[in-house]
Formats: sequence, structure tokens, C-alpha cells
Amino acid sequence: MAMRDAQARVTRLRDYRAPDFLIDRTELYFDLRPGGDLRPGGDLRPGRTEVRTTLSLRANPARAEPGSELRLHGEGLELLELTLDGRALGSGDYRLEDGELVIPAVPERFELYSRVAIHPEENTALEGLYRSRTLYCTQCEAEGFRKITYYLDRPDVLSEFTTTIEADAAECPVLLSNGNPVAEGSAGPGRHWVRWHDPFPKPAYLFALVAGDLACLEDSFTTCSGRRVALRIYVEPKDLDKCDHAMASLQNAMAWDERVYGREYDLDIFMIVAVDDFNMGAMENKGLNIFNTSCVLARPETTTDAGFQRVEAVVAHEYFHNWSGNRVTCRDWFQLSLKEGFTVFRDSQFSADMGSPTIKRVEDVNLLRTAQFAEDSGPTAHPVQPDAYEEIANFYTLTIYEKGAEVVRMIHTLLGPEAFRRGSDLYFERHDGQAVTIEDFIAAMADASGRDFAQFQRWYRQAGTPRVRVDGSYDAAAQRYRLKFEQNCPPTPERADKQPLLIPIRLGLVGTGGDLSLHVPGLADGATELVFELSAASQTLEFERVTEPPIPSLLRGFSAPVKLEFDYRREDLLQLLRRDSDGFNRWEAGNRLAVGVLRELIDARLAGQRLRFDPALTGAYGELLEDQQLDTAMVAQLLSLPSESYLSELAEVIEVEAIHEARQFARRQLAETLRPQWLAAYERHRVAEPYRADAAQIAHRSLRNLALAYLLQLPDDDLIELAWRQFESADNMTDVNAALAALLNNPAPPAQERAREGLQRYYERWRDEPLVVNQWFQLQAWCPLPGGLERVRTLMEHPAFELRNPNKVRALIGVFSAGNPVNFHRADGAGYDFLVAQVLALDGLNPQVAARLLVPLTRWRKYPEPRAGQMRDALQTVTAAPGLSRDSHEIAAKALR
Ligand code: B3K
Ligand code: ZN
Repeated sequence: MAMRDAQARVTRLRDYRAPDFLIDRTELYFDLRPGGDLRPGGDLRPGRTEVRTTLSLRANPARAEPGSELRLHGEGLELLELTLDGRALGSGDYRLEDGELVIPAVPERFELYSRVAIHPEENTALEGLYRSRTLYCTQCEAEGFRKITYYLDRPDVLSEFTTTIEADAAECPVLLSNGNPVAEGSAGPGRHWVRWHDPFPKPAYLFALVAGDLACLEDSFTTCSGRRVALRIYVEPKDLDKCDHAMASLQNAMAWDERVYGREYDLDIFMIVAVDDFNMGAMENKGLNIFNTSCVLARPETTTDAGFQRVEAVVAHEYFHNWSGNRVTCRDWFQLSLKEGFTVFRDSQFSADMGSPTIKRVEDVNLLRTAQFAEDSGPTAHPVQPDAYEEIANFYTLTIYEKGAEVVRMIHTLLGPEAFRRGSDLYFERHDGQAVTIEDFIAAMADASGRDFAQFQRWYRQAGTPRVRVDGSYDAAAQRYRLKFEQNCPPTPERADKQPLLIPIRLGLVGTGGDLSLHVPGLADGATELVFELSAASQTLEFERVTEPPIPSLLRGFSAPVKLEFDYRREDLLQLLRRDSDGFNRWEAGNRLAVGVLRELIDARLAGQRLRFDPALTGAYGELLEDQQLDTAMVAQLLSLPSESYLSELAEVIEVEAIHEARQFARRQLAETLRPQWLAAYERHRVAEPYRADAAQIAHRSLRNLALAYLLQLPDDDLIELAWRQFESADNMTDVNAALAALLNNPAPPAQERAREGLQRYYERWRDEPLVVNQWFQLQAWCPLPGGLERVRTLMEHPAFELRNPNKVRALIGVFSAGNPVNFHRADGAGYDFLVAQVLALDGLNPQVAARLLVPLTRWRKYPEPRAGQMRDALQTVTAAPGLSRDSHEIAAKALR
């Protein structure tokens, strides 16, 4: 059933047509009948659930052509009964076509009743209604509702839903759906039912149902207009002690959205349910968010700092969708970034406000520049508003989410916070209750600000990462400084000729005493920063009264998602690192410096030369380690070397070993030379107080554990014992994981011995906590020491590994293939064969997760032979597999094109 037709059926934006019919009301009755036992450890014997649906349909007055044929989506449904206005339809009255129910002649307005059977226990694709351990849940975005009942499963059909759920009262005491509970009762011996009504018309992708024996953390929030909203987080009873952080995050997010965007929550109840088997992080179903447990549950002993921050960010993200996504939704799936890009931008603003804005920005930019830039230069590159797709599930990409958020951030930069807020107010007010387009969003921004966005909109339609080349020249006699900007964008699959974009470049000039005052026509006196709008292929900016040769600080705060090229001398970067008033650009200067040093090492390694380490970097790092003024979190970010994936993204040709070895060499050099400073930092940043996931403590732990990771580059028994003591005595998962990872990645035999013992203790202690077991898999999948593939193969046989659980697949197979380059790309190609075997095994169970695993192979063109050929062969094996899903086929075939 998970299998899909691999024939390429392309859906195109230009073919959009308004729906022929509208559904005013949707009444659902679910009769849940499991085959086996729902208790923990209970079996998943096939059950049978009946769905009875009554739809109030009418012809859409805005439809393109008059006609009386009704086509409803439906996949894998067993049709038991169909009536139209109470009259039973026989097999001559309708047809079942590939994925559609067609009724050739229907009236202008009518009621359609259908009764279907579905099999949630057998649903391993985790789309539609499925079983996750002890409960039933749904995932309908993008096109999962059609696996529940016959419907117009498209986001521009909004309907008022009433949902009744009937189930065994002992096994499923909790029955949830969207909106407010309106009635309940008993349904014969041992059975009960609950009815929910959602007053806000919504598309089917926002529908949700949950049933099971769940415990609940309850709290409340009083909105700005004084309404009390009940907040409930439902989890398996064993997890009730891990919900406080999610609850606090939710309350913070609700208050923040009122304060910053003027958005008040609308229903009387807001629920979050945590489930173990989930394809993504979470889902914003109206009033009933369903979450991957990894994005809700948090406790110091089981969750890292990064885990706590992720919970806060995802809870906020899904909550923010209540306005950006639910109240105003998407007309079609080409508009996906309308809700995702905007909502990611909103959640990043929120996280910045809750913690450290500069650190949040550095983290976001790192993700964008490693993963999104790689996507944007590869065979699956697509615009933020794509124009065609085969399988929409493949388009929940870094481009839609992260680049989409960057585009919204640029609008914010161009308009400033007040005009941007007027624009968002207008957008929500004008389109409340509608399904709209990215153009509608831009129009609201334009109308509220009076600004013309015609050129800017190219950001949505052109794929690829633009390059901006900047050259500076100083004329001492005239006291003039001139910056020349040039932009160009490399070709991507959808189009080769790129038009110039409007690129906002926030910048300043740094002199010996810090920021210089800028003298540019039209700029207020005394200003030290401006936003330069680069709109042509080439443009110049001139500064007058510049009394010393300045160092330009360009693209402050990473004001546009571009690759900025400027030939900085190393001493200039050192100056910016010390003096730039923009925190992000201080970090960026250090990052550029480190990239330069690492590239030299990579080149030397490839030329077979001895590796020589530029002492400038050691000097800078030493200075940073002694600097007691600078923010600790910032120091930790500054001292982290660029990742292997970032270096790979920057490279024309990815030389896996050279990159790995150069970076390792640099880490060892820095560890050796600065050993006393790292040790001092390790001691200085010890946190004495009980664990809190606040910015200050997180900063201390990150610098301290970074110091530990550097120190453990050295084969020194004392340092190995230092890590072991941390592993044994830590009261929180951040420190436990950091110590274990440091030991695991150190090849010295005593470290390996400690690591083995540590892994065993860790597993014994946490074997009943799936989220911790996932981290245990991850740590091992990451380890770059030789023999990684063998270790991963062994772990696949471990009783805790399950191919059906996406978190386990991501922790082991996903982390290995995307996060362990030296082992995955080993010379004999065995890593690729392994991945292909796993993808094919998974494809029949869960195509969405299988297709995502293919991403590392799609970059094959950037690797030298023989790797490129091996990776291409691996992709060919995938495309040739019989019965391949549409999801995997689209990715593999595009990569080969
Ligand atoms: N909107 C969901 C993503 C659903 C993915 C479906 N394949 C999560 C989010 O972005 O909030
Ligand atoms: Zn989202």
C-alpha cells in the first residue's frame, strides 16, 4: 500500500485552476477497531477502522468551466457505501480511477455520504491515519487526508469540520480532534464516543485525530483580550515528567505573538500530542498540534541544550502557524513557502528574543550555508516558489523553509520593523479565512509600505545562490572610498539565464578606532551603517571624507542569502574580528580566517606537501580564549572551526580525506599550542548551579565542552581521565554526550576502552528512553574513526533499532550518510551500496523517509572519480528498482538528469 506509481506525473503551477466544487461542511465519524492490544508493548495486529463521511457540497461559482462531474481524491480506501442526497449509488453511478472517485453527474448542491474502511495498523508510511505504539494519530499535510476518506484534498477547499470518534473506552480513554469538544456519550458495551467541532473553516491538511491512553499536562494562557485558553500537552504516561519546557515555551510563544505581531489565539483550547513515530518534527493541525516526541519532551538528564532549544523553537513554530498557515493558508502547494518561510522567520525572531540574537543568527546562517546552499547548487535546486513537482512531499526542503525565511527577512530589512508590521497586519486582516499566494503576501507588504517589490519578487522565482563580488579602492588624496559590487547567479536546472536580484547589503566601514561615520549623499549625519540596495548587475557606492583606509564590514547580520566575495587580507580579518560592531560579522571574520587557513592545508595535503599551520589563527584563538569581555557563547562560536560539510560546500571538487585530515590537523595544532588556555577555559566555565536551559548556562557548557573536544585531540591519559570524570559525574545530557563523544572520537587505546565502557553504561541506563537511545545511535554513527560502516551495520542488528521508526532511521542511517563523510565516502564505495540497500528496504514501508535519505548521493557531480561514478551507479540502482515510490524516483531521477 505504501508503494506508489513511479511514473512521473508532474503538477505545474501554471495549470492551477480553482476547484469545481466547494465543501461547506464536513462531518466525520471514526469507528476505531484495533486488531490487537493498544497497551505498551502491545501488538499491531491489523485492525479495521471505518470512516463515515458526510459532505455538504456545492458547485464553485468561481470555477473555470461549468460541468457536473465530481472528482474526489482517495487512496487505498475500501469503499463500502456511497449515497448522494440519501440515494444509494450503484457501481454504474461512479468510477474509481487511479487515486480518484469520479461521479459523472451531480447536482449544483448536494450531500454526499461515504463509508470506507482503512487499516491504520498497516500504515507504515505514517501519512493518513496510523498507529504509533499505543495510540492512533494522523498526519495529513500535504496529501494524507485522501488516505482517510474521499475528499477534495487540496488546500484551497476550506470546510467546517465536525468529527466524532468512537473507540474502546478502556484502551482509548482520550479521543481528540480539532476545535472544541461539544458532546460525548457511550456507544454500547465498553465503547464511547466524543464529538469535536472546529468553527474555523480549514483545508483537510490541517485535520487531526488522536486516540489512546494518554496522560496530560494542563495549564492555561490568558490572551490579551482576557480570554482564558486551556493548554494541554498529551503524552504517554511515562513521559509526563518531560513536558514542562514545552509548556513554558508555548506560553512564551503565545505572549510573544501578541506582543510582536498582534496575533491572539482564537479557540478555547490548544493541544499538543507527542508521538514516537513521525516523519517530520511536528504538525500545526488546527488546535491539535501533533509532535514528534523529539520536539516536545525535555528533561536535563535526557535532553541536551540543543534539544531544549529545538523544543522551544518547534513549539513556537507550530503555534505561530495558527496565523501564518491556518487562519491564512496556501492556495496550492507551490505556495508552501508562504506559510513555511514566514513562519520560520517568525520562529527565528522569537528564538533570538528568548536567547542570544547573534548566536541564533550564526546557527541559522551555518545551516543555510552548508545545507541550503548545497541544495541550491545541486540537481534538486528549485525556486522558493517552485513551478513544478512530481511528489510534493519532496518539497519540504531547506529552500522552502530556510531560504524562504531569508527572503522574508530581507523584506523586513528593506521595510524596517514598523512598516513590516503594518504589512503583516494588512496581510492577516485582508486574507483571514482565505487560501492565498505568495504574491498576495508581497502585495500586502507593498500596499502597507508604498514600496515596489516587482524586482524583489525574483527571489521567489529564481533558484540558485547569487554571488556578490565586491572590490574596494581608497583614494587617500581625495579621501574617497569606493565599493564596486557585481552580482551573478550560476545556472540551475529550472533556468540558466538569471536576472539581477534586489540584494540588501547592510554594511559599515571599520577604521583603526572602530566604526567610521559614513558620508554618503542622502544618509543622516553620524550614521555608521547603511543598507545598500544592489539591484543591477554592477553598481558602485562612494563614501566621502574617509580619513583613513577603511576595512569594509559587508553583509552585516547576513542581510541576504548570497555568497559574498571580497579579498580580505588576513590582518584585515583579524581587525574585524576584534573591532567590528556587528556581532555576526565579527564571527564571520573569524570564520573567513579559519576557512582560509584550512583551504591552505587542504591544498598542501592534495599537493603532497608538509602541512604548515598559520600561527595567525592560533594567535587569534589564544586572544579569544583570554578575552573576558566577550560574550561566552560568542567565544564558543568563534572557536569552532568551519565544519567539513561547510568546507565541502565551498569546494569546487570535494576531496573527502583532504578536508577531513586538514581539519583534524588544525584541531590538533590548536589543541597542542593552546593546551593551557583550553584547560583554563574548561575550569573557568564549570557550571556549579543546578541545570537550567538558559542562555547563560548554555554558553558556559558550550565553551567548556568545546575545550574538552579540543583537548581530547591529544593522546594524553590525564585528559582522557578528565573526560571520563565528566561522563561519570555530569548531571545533564549535554555534558554526558560531550564527554562520551570526545572519548569515542579519540583513537588512543585508553580512550577507546573508556568509550566502550561508557557506551555500555549509557545504553543500560537509558534503554527504556527511545530519545536517549537515538542519541546513543547518533554518537556512534558520527564517529569518524576507521570502521564506521561496520559499526553502523552492527548497530542495525541491535534490538533497539527499528526500520519503521523514522527517528531511529535518521539517527543511524541519516547521520552516518550525511554527517560522517570519511566513512560514508570510503574508497571502495561500500558506503553507497549500504545506503542504497537501506533506501530500497525502506521505500516500500515509508517512501517519504526513504527519499530523504537519498540526498547525500544527489551531490555526486562534486566528487572526483571514482566516487562520482560509484555514487551515480548507486542512484541508477535505485531508479531501476521495481515498484519504486514516486518520492524516491523523483529525487534519484533528478540527480541523474
Ligand atoms: N507543516 C509541517 C510539515 C508537514 C510535512 C508533510 N510532509 C511542519 C511544519 O513546517 O510546521
Ligand atoms: Zn512549518
